[in-house]
Amino acid sequence: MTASDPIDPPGQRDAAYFRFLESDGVDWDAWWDVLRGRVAGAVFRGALSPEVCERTCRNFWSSPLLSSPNATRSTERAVGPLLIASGSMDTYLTESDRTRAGLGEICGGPGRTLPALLDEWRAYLADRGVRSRLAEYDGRRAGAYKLRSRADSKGFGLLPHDDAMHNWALPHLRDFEIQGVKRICNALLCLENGPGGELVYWNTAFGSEERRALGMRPDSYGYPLEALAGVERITLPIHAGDMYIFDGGNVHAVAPSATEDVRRTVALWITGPLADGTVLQWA
Ligand SMILES: O=C(O)CCC(=O)C(=O)O
Repeated sequence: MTASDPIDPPGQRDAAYFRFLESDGVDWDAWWDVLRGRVAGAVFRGALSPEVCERTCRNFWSSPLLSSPNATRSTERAVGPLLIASGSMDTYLTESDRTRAGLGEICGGPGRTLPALLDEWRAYLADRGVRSRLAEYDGRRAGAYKLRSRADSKGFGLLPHDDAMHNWALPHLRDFEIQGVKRICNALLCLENGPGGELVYWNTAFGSEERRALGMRPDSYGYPLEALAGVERITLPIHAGDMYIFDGGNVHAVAPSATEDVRRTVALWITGPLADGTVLQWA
């Protein structure tokens, strides 16, 4: 596949593919199955211990890097680069460099932390002869991951969207090597959540044609619910400590939180394989 032929044909995929593999604890074979397109998603319950989640959240909420990236969502807080909203590769890469060490400090420390899990994953790939690295542009490295706290009890935490079309098609990302990956997978670790805030995942992907037919521009965000009426979907509960990955080309959303004061905080990044097999990661 190429940037001009980015995703599997839209439409429903079969039951062998459209499911989440679920396990207590981390299962790198399942993570690999998602990256290879064998199954839509995987979730590992309790991948981070309660102590590591609590420490990471404390570090996040007291971090001098904490920002309010979204003018229309006053409660949203984040640390790390914004790829889609950055508007330019230079802005994105500068923010990636500025926040890299701080993110490592927020998420690091003793125990099985996010950086430790990423080391395990890289070792798993290396054992299989698979190269993996951060995505690069002009010799500069992408951010590895970012942190975001966002919840909404009145509507979706995140509207139904996909992550493939933006990563593949936005003009300011032209020539960024992520546009060559075969599949775009969202990877997340939940650090805190209350009731609600499930991941909702539909068995469909919209390509450029379908987006145009829905009246959307390349930078439009949020599919109308009417376009998803009758489409099979999975509603996946998300709890603190859960690690999950899914094919970000399929439409997905974050369900409303069940109470008003919920903090739904996640670490997140994107990953996908290039045609030569190298697995890229970026935030
Ligand atoms: O927070 C989640 O569970 C999903 C995140 C997501 O869909 C995104 O960041 O695009």
